[in-house]
Amino acid sequence: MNILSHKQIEQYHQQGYCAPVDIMPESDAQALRDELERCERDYPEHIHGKKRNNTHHFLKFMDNIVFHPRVVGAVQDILGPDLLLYGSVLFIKEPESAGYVSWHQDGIYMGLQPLNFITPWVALTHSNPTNGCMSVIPGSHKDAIRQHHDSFGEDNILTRGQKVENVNENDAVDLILKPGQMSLHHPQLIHGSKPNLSQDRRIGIALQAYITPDVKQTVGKGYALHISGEDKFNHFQMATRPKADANPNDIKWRNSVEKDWSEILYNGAKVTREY
Ligand SMILES: O=C(O)CCC(=O)C(=O)O
Repeated sequence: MNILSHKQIEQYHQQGYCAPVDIMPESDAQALRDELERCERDYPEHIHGKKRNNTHHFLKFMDNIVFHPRVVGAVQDILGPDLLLYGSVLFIKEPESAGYVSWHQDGIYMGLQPLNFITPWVALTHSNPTNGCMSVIPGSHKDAIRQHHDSFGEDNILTRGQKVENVNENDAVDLILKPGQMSLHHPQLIHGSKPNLSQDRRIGIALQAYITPDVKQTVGKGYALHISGEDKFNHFQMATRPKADANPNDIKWRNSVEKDWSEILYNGAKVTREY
């Protein structure tokens, strides 16, 4: 697709991330934010602070982002033409809120093998050190998956507060994005984020993750959405795309995906919280 320059592809391979990538004008990102906030008002039982995963199964604007040609094209530039989407997460930090994300590697908790996947994180607002942008440890993807311990921190946005110890924060790089830009990160990249100290929301959409079809779900049931190219493996139960917002069948599907995701994400955990 050639959305990414050679330099950006090189950055991804060498550093484990690539940012910023221009996806859409700021005005389009603002329109998507307006649409997200309308959906939060219209479907409060299906989208709220504790329920922000996999909304692409029942919301049209999320489906549009998932299939956005520049998002998909950028991922294809690295992973090739055959792609499925495993899931999505709305990472929203409310104004002046304590929520943070501990240092972690995504590859530890999704039960996906091999780790042939990439997570685009699309900013609908500015994302900077003041409002708790994502920070990464460049090059950390070249190490194996590190030992994580579950911290279950009250303000930790991750389900079980997965945490890598002994991260040298002096090495961290902040991924500063404008609305309409995205970052891409590797499943072994150590990353995290601090609280939002600003007076506005910080909204990012993690498309978590685009996978190649050879990837398998090794814990529990696997669901995915066909994005592009061929799937010769049929490892996943396939979702259909929403034709309208909040169709009851799509909500039912999303809820069953959530139930199975919860079993995957909490696999072996000592504590679970509302999901
Ligand atoms: O949004 C954040 O602050 C963290 C996001 C994250 O951990 C991820 O997208 O994998």
